[in-house]
Amino acid sequence: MTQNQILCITYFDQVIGPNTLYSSEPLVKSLDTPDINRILEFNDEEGTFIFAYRKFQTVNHIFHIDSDLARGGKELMMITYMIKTAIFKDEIVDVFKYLDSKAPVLEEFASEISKLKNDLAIILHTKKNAISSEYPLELANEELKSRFLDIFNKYFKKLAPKYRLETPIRDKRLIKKIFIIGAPRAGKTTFLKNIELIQFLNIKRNDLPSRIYEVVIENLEILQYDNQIREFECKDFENLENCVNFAQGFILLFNVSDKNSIIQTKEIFKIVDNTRLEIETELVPILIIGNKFHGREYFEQEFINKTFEINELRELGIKIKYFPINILKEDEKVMTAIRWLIRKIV
Ligand SMILES: Nc1nc2c(ncn2[C@@H]2O[C@H](COP(=O)(O)OP(=O)(O)OP(=O)(O)O)[C@@H](O)[C@H]2O)c(=O)[nH]1
Ligand SMILES: [Mg+2]
Repeated sequence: MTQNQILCITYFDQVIGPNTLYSSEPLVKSLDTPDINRILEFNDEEGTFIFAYRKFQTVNHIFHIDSDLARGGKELMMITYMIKTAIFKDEIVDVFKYLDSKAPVLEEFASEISKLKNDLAIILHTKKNAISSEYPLELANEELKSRFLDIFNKYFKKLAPKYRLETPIRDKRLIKKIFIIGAPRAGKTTFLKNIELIQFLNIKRNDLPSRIYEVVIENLEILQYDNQIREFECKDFENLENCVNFAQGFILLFNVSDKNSIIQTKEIFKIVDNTRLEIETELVPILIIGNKFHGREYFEQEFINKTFEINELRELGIKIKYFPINILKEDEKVMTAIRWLIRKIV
């Protein structure tokens, strides 16, 4: 099976915290697999839920197994099945529906794993070397390992789609992008990471289509500007002209407590906008976010309006809006801002 789908089991280790017991593929950052351990850090309620990440959509089932070794007599565990998705629109709806439909399989899987109880619990409580790259399952004797893997593989098969969910590899440059630009240390990476972890805040399970757009952030990309060599860097495009050409929207991000950060962001944006004028493309929607690092807005809306010439751009018919947000803490506001941008794009 390919990295387009991964099945893994995590558990809460009382010494080192959330840890992967076993996974069909290594969960490594370079593959853009999500940091699912964080789910168990914040959640210990039994149940099945979908969780969206930037590149992977996941269905998760949290459950407990009886254990003589655990405080409270129960181990906290989670099964995660994830599918890589890279597509806007219809396909992603299919993926969500598909994952939703797999909840009963995860529950069955959990109940079989639960039967291993104390045998498995001993492994969970064996002291781990935090930097070891081996899964704790490797600590099990052959008999337990094969019992575990028989169950694991059986359910991995049951979870795998009968038809191909993989999407044809497309020319990356044909995929439209939303570029994040902004001054150094403004919070660009933090912003992107946070929305990767978007949870379905206040969204009902039966409302599938409307939550799709909220998680389709695959197309977000930081357009890094190197102040020293005065050049932009972008993974998929060889130059700024191409970036601007394929841009679907821009997010401008600065530290709203720092005048320098605001002015620098404006200057970077100017370079982008001049490029746009040169190649004569229309300006796409622009979301401006003033990151309230310390919860306060040191520079008011009026200053931002003036600096970015928001009113003038609006008169030219450009969709542009400013949101002051503490991107680290105000998840709801981040979502509102992103929703605004996505609505202007689609
Ligand atoms: N207190 C606070 N710290 C923040 C906030 N946003 C970002 N930071 C911190 O500020 C630092 C810079 O944030 P990054 O997300 O790395 O900024 P960046 O724009 O990606 O920076 P470069 O890539 O270096 O240009 C990090 O240490 C963040 O943890 C915020 O809203 N509040
Ligand atoms: Mg960064």
